[in-house]
Amino acid sequence: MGHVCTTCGCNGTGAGLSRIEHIKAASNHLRGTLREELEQDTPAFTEEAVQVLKFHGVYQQDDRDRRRAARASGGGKHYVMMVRTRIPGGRVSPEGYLAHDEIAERWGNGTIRVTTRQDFQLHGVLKRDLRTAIRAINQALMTTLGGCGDQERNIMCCPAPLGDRLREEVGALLRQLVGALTPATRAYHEIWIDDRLVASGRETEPLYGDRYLPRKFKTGIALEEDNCVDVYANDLALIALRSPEGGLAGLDVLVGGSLGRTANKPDTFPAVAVPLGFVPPERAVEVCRAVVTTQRDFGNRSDRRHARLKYLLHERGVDWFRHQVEDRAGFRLEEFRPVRRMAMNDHLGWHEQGDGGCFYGLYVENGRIADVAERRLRTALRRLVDELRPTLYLTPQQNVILAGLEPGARQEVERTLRAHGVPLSEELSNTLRHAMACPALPTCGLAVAESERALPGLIRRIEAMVAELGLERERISYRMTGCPNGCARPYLGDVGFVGTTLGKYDVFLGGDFEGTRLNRLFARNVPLDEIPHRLRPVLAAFRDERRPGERFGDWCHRVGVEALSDRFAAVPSGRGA
Ligand code: SRM
Ligand code: SF4
Repeated sequence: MGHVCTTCGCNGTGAGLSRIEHIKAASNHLRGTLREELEQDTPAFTEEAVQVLKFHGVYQQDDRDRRRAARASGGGKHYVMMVRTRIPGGRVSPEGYLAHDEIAERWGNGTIRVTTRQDFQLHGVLKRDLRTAIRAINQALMTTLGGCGDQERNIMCCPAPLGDRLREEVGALLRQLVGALTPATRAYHEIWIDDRLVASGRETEPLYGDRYLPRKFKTGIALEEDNCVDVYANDLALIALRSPEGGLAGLDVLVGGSLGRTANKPDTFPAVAVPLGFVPPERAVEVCRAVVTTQRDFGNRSDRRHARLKYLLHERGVDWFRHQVEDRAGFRLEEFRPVRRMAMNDHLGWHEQGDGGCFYGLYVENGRIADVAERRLRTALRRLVDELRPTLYLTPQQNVILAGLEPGARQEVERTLRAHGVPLSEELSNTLRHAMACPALPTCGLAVAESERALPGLIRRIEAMVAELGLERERISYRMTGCPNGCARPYLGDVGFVGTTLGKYDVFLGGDFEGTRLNRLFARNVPLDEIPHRLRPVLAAFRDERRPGERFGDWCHRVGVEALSDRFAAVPSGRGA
C-alpha cells in the first residue's frame, strides 16, 4: 500500500494490525473506491475494493470450472459476484422472493441459494450488473448490507410462523437487535441507491468505530424447545426461555461459538458457545451490544485466524469476559438457566399456524432453488408465490417455508410441486431430509473439494444403505463442506464430511442431532467413494448395540469416537458395503 497508516503508524505492511484493518480504517466508513470502480468498464474490483465490498454483502469470485480452460487458452479469470441478501429470521415477502427470482434470471446464474444462515445468495452476477441487481433488491425493501464483512451478520431466529406469544416477543426482540447492531454508515445508500455522496468524512459509527469488528460476528436466537438455528455455532447465542404465561421470560446468553478452523493448524478449532448468564428481555439489547463492543475492543486485530470471539475467550476466560460485559452494560447478569434438553425441528411438511392459516415447509436440496432437468423447483416456487402470495421463511437447514396459506391451498401447492417434478417434503427419507452441503466448487474460492455437487450422489448411497440396515426411521444428520471452514456446520450434528483435498474427506462422528455438542474425527482423508463402506459397520453396530431409544450421535459419543475409529476406521474399501 506504500503509505503511513494513520491507524497504527506502520507503513501498511501489517506490522501490528492485519492488512484488512488498514483497508477498513482507510475506507471512510466502507466507501473505499467502490463508486469510482463501479464506473470503470473492468470485469473485476481491485483487492482493496474487494475487501470493502464484503461489508456491502458482495463477494468477488471467479468461476473455478473455467480456470483450467482459461489457463490453457491464455485467458484470464472469469470474474463473477456473489450477492448475499441479509434476511433477519429468514422472513421474505412474496415481492422480495419474486425480486430475487427475477434478478437471478436477468443478472445471475439462474439459481437462488438459501443459506445456512437464512439468507439468499445470488451467484454469477457480473460487475457491470451489480448496482442494478442491488438496487432491485432494495426496491423489494431488502438489503445486502451486513451480508458479509467484519460486522454483525444476519441474525438467525427460529422461522416457524406459529402465532404463539413467545415467538411474537422473540420476533420483536429480533427487530430491536437488528436495529441496534446494523452499521450506521450511509455509504451503502450512497453507492448503490442514491449515487451521490451524502456524508463524506464527518460520519461516525457509534457501535463499530472506524475499523468495525476484528472479524465476522454472528448472533442466533433459539427457543428453549427448538434449536433449529444451531445456536451453539454463534459468537453470541441467545436461548429464549418461556415464562409461565407463555411469553418471553428472558434469555440465556452464551458466547464464543464458531466453527472455522484451518487445516493442519491445531491452534485453530471449532467451538460451541459457552454460558455467560441470563438476562431479562428488556435488558437483552444492552447485553448484546456489550458483548459486541468487548469483542470490538479486545478481539485480535493482527491475526485474522485468531480474531473470532472464541479465541479471546480462550485467552482471557469467560469470567473476565463476563466482567467486561457487565461493566459495559452497567448491571450484573443473572445466573444461567440450563435448558433440560433441546430439540431440533426442521419445520418441513404441513403445519397449522394457530391463526386459522397453515404453512408448508418445502425441502430444497442443499438450498439450491433451480430448474434442473425434470425437477423445476424454481418455476414451481415462482408460480406458487405469484398465485398464493405467501410470506416465505428461509430455514437454517436451507429450506423454504410458505406461510399464511389458506387450508384449502394444500391441493394447489401439492399439485404444482408434483407437476414440476418436485418431491413433497413428507415423501423424503430421513437421510435426505437431514443432509446439507455448502456451495464449494465452482464458486467458493476457498473450496479444496466438492460439496454441493458431491453430496447428492453420496447421500443417496447412504440412504440406500440405511434402509438396508433397517435404520430408515432414525433421524441422523449428515453435513458436508468443501473445506474446514464449516459453512454447513459439519462439526455439529451426527455425521460431518469435511473436504481435505479433491475427492477426499475427513469424517466426523459423535455430535448430536440437536446441535449442542461438537463431533470428533473418526476417519481421515476418506475417498468420497469409500465413505459408505466406512460408515456401514458403524451404523450396523449402532443398530445392534445401542440402548433402547438411543440416537446415533449419542451412541457414538457414549462408546467413544476414538474407540469406533480403532474398531472400524481401517475397514478396507468394499468390505461390508
Ligand atoms: Fe461461510 C466463508 C458460504 C455459513 C464459516 N462462506 C465463506 C465464503 C464467503 C467463502 C469466502 O470467504 O471466499 C463462502 C461463499 C461460497 C459461495 O460460493 O457461495 C461461504 N457460509 C457460506 C454459506 C452460503 C454456506 C451455505 O451452505 O449456506 C453460508 C452463508 C451464511 C449467511 O447467509 O451468512 C455460510 N460460514 C457459514 C457458517 C455457518 C453458520 O454461520 O451458522 C460458518 C461456521 C460458523 C462460523 O462462522 O464459524 C461459516 N465461512 C466460514 C468461514 C470460517 C470462519 C472462521 O472464523 O474461521 C469462512 C472463511 C473466513 O471467514 O475466512 C467462510
Ligand atoms: Fe467454501 Fe469452505 Fe465455506 Fe464450503 S465450507 S462454502 S468450501 S469456505
